[in-house]
Amino acid sequence: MMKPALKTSVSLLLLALGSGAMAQELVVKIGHVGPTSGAIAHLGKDNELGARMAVEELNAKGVTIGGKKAKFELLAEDDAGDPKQGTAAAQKLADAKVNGVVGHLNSGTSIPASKVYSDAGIPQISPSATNPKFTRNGYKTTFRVVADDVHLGGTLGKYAVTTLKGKSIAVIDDRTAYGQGVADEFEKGVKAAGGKVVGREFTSDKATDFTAILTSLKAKKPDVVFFGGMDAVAGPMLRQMKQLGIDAKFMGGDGICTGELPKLSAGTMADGQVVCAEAGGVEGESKKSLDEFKTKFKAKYKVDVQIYAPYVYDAVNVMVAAMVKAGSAEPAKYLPVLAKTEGYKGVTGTIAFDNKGDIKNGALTLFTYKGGAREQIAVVR
Ligand code: ABU
Repeated sequence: MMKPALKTSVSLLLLALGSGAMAQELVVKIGHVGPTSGAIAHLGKDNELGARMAVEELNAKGVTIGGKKAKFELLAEDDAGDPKQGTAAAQKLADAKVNGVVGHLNSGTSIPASKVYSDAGIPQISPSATNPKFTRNGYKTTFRVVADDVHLGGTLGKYAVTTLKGKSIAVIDDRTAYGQGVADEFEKGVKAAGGKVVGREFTSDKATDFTAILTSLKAKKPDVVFFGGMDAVAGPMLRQMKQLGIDAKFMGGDGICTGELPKLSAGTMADGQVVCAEAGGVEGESKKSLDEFKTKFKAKYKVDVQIYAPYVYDAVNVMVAAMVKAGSAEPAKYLPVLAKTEGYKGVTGTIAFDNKGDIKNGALTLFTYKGGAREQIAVVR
């Protein structure tokens, strides 16, 4: 039997050791924001799972930052793809003093939110917002790990003319920051390649009936229709094109280039009819890591990657790599290190940022759909 005095000393020692160990743990809060409700909730959830996977793996692996064992916590917010809700979510995360934010998914939410994070000094990496304005406000806290719409729309415009041999090209957009922006860049790309835009119409990101605009465009006999917007609108638009007998190629940016598009079009897309592009991509040997990520994701969450989950996963990891290198998770300390990221090998390729916070040498992957599944055409830079 231990004597009472000795027992007290041992307890005090254990308590001291325990509190010492506690003091050595560093809680790192990572915010994530995307539309996990509404018409593109499937894409918001895809992004959020990418963040969850990164955080769970980091905690399982054990990461030391400045000599302390880091415990990562994910603070996930839903902005429903709405600019006002996006700003409110950003303020909530700033008030919670998160160490960094990965998101938002949409350009229309990421752009206004970037001011909130800049004012709070919190680094933000978007894994999917492609409007060029996102990184052009001069905020030092703003980064993105995908190519922008100048690259995306311009490349698709050129492809419509030079590869698809489109002679009369129609353009529709959903009037969001993303949709209108990518459609404008597509139109510029078509014109620069010597092509002709025969009609331009617009809808909204909540519309379900496109009869009026499609009927107006049908009269102009388009051989290519480009849609700047998301898959939730593109799917029903494809269905209605078929009902109206518009037998044209259908193109779009990354917003339509998802695993869900065949389902959303209710199987009405013909093989090879749709051409779209993801604002990233890897080729050759590097593709192995991306494929492994997708297999691991499916095994863990029982769903396929829609589009940007791997980019979210990389964004969390590149942020944490900067914290480790800086020896601190304090935004002011690791932000300059994050900005200087060079040669970070992620599952989506090599990440380095330019002086605006954009990915250097970003790739695009062109896809079509065959038998209801996405099929890669090419990776272009
Ligand atoms: N890049 C497509 C979806 C997100 C956005 O930019 O709004």
